[in-house]
Amino acid sequence: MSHTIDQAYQHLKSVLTDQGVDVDNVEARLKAQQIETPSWGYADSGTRFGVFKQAGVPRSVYEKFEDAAQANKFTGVASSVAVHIPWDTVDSWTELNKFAASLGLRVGAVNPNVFQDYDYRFGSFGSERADVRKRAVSHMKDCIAIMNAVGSKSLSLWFADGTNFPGQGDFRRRKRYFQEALSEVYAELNDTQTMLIEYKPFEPGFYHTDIADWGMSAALCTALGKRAKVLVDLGHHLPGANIEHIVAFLLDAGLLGGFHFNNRKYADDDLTTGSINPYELYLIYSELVAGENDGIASDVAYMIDESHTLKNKIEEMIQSLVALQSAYAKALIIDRGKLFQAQLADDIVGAEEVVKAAFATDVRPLLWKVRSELGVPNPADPVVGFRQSGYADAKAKERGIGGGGGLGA
Ligand code: PSV
Ligand code: MN
Repeated sequence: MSHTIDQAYQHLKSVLTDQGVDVDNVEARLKAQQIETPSWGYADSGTRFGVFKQAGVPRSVYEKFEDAAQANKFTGVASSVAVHIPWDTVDSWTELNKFAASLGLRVGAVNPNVFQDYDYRFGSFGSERADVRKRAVSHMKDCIAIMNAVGSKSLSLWFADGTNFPGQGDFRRRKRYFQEALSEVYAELNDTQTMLIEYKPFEPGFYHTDIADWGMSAALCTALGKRAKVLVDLGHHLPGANIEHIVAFLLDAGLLGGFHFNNRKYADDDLTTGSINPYELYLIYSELVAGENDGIASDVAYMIDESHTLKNKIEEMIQSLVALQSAYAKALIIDRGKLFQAQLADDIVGAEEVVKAAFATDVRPLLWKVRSELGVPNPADPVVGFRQSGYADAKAKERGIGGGGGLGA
């Protein structure tokens, strides 16, 4: 088996080398790839109609980290875990940090929750009530204290603020409330910490949302300062949005803070990354690689934001991570010189063929090589590797059904 893959790898390597690709460089970059997984993605979740409990789902934050360690073990690229507060509140952050380190993990972005409590039903930072805005600011300050305790670099913000009917809220007044509250929180961050601001065009507000698109997020970030950046959640775009263009624009403006990977078919964010439109994911990575080559994409937080109802959660996370490894690999082997020449010559077909050729390349042997060198068990097929490990069955027996809290995202 590995002999055949090795042959396929040697063949691919020589084809790519003949095309002028620096395969060593590609492999080094693939080995350095890091994608954060979300604690809430391992917990029980559901739709607005109900939560579907699964056997073996984590009963505590510690068990969420154990599961995240599996996603990392079988892919080699997911060594940090985003936490959501208060869902993931623990007695001792030092203890959790130590536990994470013992699993080869670290605590990543801290996600405040200013959408779940009854007080926030008319908004958080956008609320007309000063006491509610103050409560939301104070929660975010507590989250920054957690960041300091665990050494986290990102405060990752998503707001459910919005309205359902014309007249319900005053757009400009709410915008100013947002600006004030964000500034107060921003002032608490130290020089190494970044505030990431998501946008979302609808849901739960169906008439308007206060941060509806990347432009609004970018405007708020620009007013705050250099350590506030836009978070692009792939699920949060209206049909037809050209996300790769948004990514390129934000990169060029120095405003791209990070990603929440997932896939939207109709709305929001809960399908597996790469499951519906792998070409789009690849085109996004093409912009990121171009940005890396130009030295402007070195500080981007790559995160997954998914929580699955029906699939096994660890398998689903592994599928997403593999899709991200694959998109990055394909983007790294694009013949950029040829593409540039075709663009200069207005050769539309020639340019598109260059882009399509890299996408059509089977990069699995390359990923096999990279994962082998990262020490991943079953480097050819991470999902199969995880299935064969027996972890899911063992945890189903140990943990039973119904332990996991968190209706996350
Ligand atoms: C809700 O849309 C959401 O999925 C946002 O994308 C957040 O990032 C996530 O929930 C966690 O709060
Ligand atoms: Mn998100």
